[in-house]
Order: sequence, then structure tokens, then C-alpha cells
Amino acid sequence: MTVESTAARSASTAPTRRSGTGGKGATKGTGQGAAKGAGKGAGKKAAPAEAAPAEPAGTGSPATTSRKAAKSSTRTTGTTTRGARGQARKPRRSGQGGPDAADGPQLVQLLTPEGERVQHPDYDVDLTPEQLRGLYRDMVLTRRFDAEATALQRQGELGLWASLLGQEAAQIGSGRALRPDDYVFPTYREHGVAWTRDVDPTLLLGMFRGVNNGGWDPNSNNFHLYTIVIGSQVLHATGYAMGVQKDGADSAVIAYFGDGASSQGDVAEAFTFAAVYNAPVVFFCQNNQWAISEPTERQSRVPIYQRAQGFGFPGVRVDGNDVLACLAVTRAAAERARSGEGPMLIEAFTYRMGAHTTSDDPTRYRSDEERAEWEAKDPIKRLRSYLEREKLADADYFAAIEGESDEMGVRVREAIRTMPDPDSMAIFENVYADGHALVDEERAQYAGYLASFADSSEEGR
Ligand SMILES: Cc1ncc(C[n+]2csc(CCOP(=O)(O)OP(=O)(O)O)c2C)c(N)n1
Ligand SMILES: [Mg+2]
Repeated sequence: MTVESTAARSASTAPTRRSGTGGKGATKGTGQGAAKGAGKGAGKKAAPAEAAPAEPAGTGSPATTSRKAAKSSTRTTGTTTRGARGQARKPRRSGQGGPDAADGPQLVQLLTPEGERVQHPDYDVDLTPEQLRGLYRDMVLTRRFDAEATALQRQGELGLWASLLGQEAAQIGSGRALRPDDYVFPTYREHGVAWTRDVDPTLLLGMFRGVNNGGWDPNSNNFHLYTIVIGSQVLHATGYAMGVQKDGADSAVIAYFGDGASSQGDVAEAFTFAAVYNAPVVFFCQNNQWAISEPTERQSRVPIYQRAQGFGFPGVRVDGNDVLACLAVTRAAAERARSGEGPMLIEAFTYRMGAHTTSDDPTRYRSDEERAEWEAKDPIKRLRSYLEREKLADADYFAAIEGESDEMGVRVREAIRTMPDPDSMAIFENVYADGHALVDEERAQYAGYLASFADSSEEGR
């Protein structure tokens, strides 16, 4: 297996240092380690088929690159469907062309889609049968919670839901790699990571029901509130990691974001600061192939993990549907951050099996065939196959997990129906710690507006 693992190479070459303790040489060492590894890997690879430039990224003139981009964007196959806004669009299959070409970089994988355990030269995990069963339980319960939430939205109990279907391994594997003192900055889809942080799942529903601004105390579980502003939490995480560093603590910080978010300026700025300050942050990009209706090849001309090279820290692509590989790679990255070796980018190559949110209809921009291809790589099925093959779990075990899922379903449905509506004026709380004249004015205006209803109903009597 040809392996793109710049992380492990640079981890072994990069000096251990904290910001301010290493001089120019130390910084150079980290950068060289990363650049050497990534460069070596990149040199070995054929350029991704179709959409990528023939020469390494950055060597072509802008004109050449844009001509090629224009040309490549017409090179799709298949029959025409209607795009999200009704325009004609060619259906696209992931793995064809662009940064995700089938002949592109291989993934760090420890469990094949068929559930066979394979070895990797740089990454491994040694888990007990109980821990392996625990990962299975985590993924099944997370999927069940997600299915319940989707159903609750359809029943009018939630305003919106962003499903994690298909991304369970990326989230559970990375989440279980963390220590309680590590700090997590999620997007809006990290229900599985929340589960690994022991955030009560029913609390995740409040914001989607519109009854609170988040629902949990971030500092109770070191799990920040969900962030809708794409990519902004990556900057928050980096700033937080710089603070951790200044405190002299040895915790890691992890920022979750999507393939679409990787195009945001905030993410580029976060990468720059994290690299320069050698911040203890892990950038965990779930490349689920889509940013609403935009495919990954619209985000990058190179595989996303390779972007780290330009910032001077290592990047690695992991099979995001392989819970063991996600755990192993994230554990290594977090260890690396804690020991002062700086940031690392993990691209978890996965697939959003459901819609972007319950407001989206993916049949308008992607094919059933593409979904079916990814269904064969289902993260839960493959771990189950492994557990069965190795006789690590029997039918009673799987039945017990199903029973637990049903109980969770009941609990979630009960919780949502008994969730209290907020006080109408609560929206003005928690805006400023010490209050603000403008908020006071708005509060007074709104109170008057609400009072006007009381008056009119009085008049109507
Ligand atoms: C700054 C900003 N721009 C645009 C949006 C609208 N928006 C919401 S989700 C999304 C796509 C995000 O895709 P990706 O980062 O791949 O994450 P995924 O939803 O696939 O998990 C966009 C553009 C937003 N919320 N914030
Ligand atoms: Mg995405």
C-alpha cells in the first residue's frame, strides 16, 4: 500500500518545543519535517485524474490554471439532472477526478470495508474487545439518535436538523481519541463527538427546536457550542489553543470543520496562526464530499490534507468510515499537539449519506449510484463484520444494543415534547456580560410590542 502519511514522518523528525522556546532552527525543523514528508508523498503520486493541473499546484500561471479549471469543469460524465437552483447539472460521482480521484492518495486504513483488520506502518490501535464493542455501541446509538432527530423534524418538533448519517466513524473515532481535558470546537453536525464528550444528546436538540442558543455549558464537557458560521470555530479553536499554550497546560484542542469550510478565509488564518505559534490544535476536516450542493472538487485542486504542507505542518488523509483508523490518527495528532509539536491537519475521507439538512433535497444534485457506492463502505457495518468475524460479539450483544437504541428513542421523544419554551424576554440575556444600552433599548421596545397584544385582546372583549 502506498501511504500518504506526512504526519508520522514529520512527527519523528520534528523537535519537541513550545512556542518561544525554540529559535529559528526549531521552527525550520518542524517545517522541514512536514514539507519533506508531504513533498515526498506528493512526488510519488500521479496527479489526480481530470480536474487537477498537470504540474504541481502553484507552478502553473494563473491563466494556465484557470484555463484548465474551465476545461476540467466540463469533463464530467453521465446524464444531466437539475441542480439545486433548477439549472442543468451533470451528475457527479465521488472518486472521479479532482482531489478525490480513485488513483489519488490512499487513505490510512485499519479496517477494510469488508471488516478485515489491516496493518499500517505509521498508525495502529490496540483495543480490548470491550473497547471495540464500545465503539460499535457509540456508533449505533449515535445513528439512532440522529434518526430520531430527523423524524422529530419531520413531525414538526424541530425547526431543522443536520444529520450525521455516514459520518459516525469519523466522529466517534476522533472523539474517543481525546482526553477529558482536551477542548473540542464542533460545527453543527458533530452529534457523535458530543456523545463521546458525555453531552446529554437531548440537549443538542434545543437550538434546532429554537428554544435556546445552544443547550449545554461548554465548560462542563470541554465541548463548545455548535457553530453555524462556517469555519469560524477553527479560529476560535486556534485562539483557545494559543491560550492553552500560554497557560503551560498540556491539553490538545480540536477543531472540526467540513470540506466546504476549508475554503473559508477563517480557516486559512487559523492555519497560519496555528503554524506560526506552534499551537496545540488538531484540525479535523470531515470531507463528506459535499458542501450543500457543491462537490469537493469545487473547494480544492489538491486533496485537502495536502494544504497543510503550504502552512508548514503535517497533513494526513484517513478513511473516515474506519473508526479504528480515525481513532489512531487523531490520537497521534493530539499527542503530537500536547507534546509541543504543533498543529496537524486530518482529512477524514467520508460521505454525508443523508441530506445537508432537513431543508435540503440531495436527489437534485447527486446520483443514487454515488450514495450506493458509499453505502458499501458503511462505518457501522464494517465494524460489525469485524466483531462477528473475530467472535468478539454475539447475537445477544447486538440485540442488547438494539434494545438500548429503542430506549434512547423513547427518551429523546419524551425529552423534546416536554422541553420548556423559553421566556419571551430571554433572547436579550447573555448578549453582553455587563449589559449594553442598545440591548436595553431593544428589550424595552420588544416588551412594549408584546404588551400591545395584551391591550388589543382587552379591547376586543
Ligand atoms: C460564513 C457562512 N457562509 C455560508 C453559510 C451557509 N452554509 C451553511 S452550511 C454550508 C456548507 C458547509 O459545507 P461543509 O463545510 O462541507 O460542511 P458540511 O455541511 O458538509 O458538514 C454553507 C455554505 C454559513 N452558514 N456560514
Ligand atoms: Mg461537507
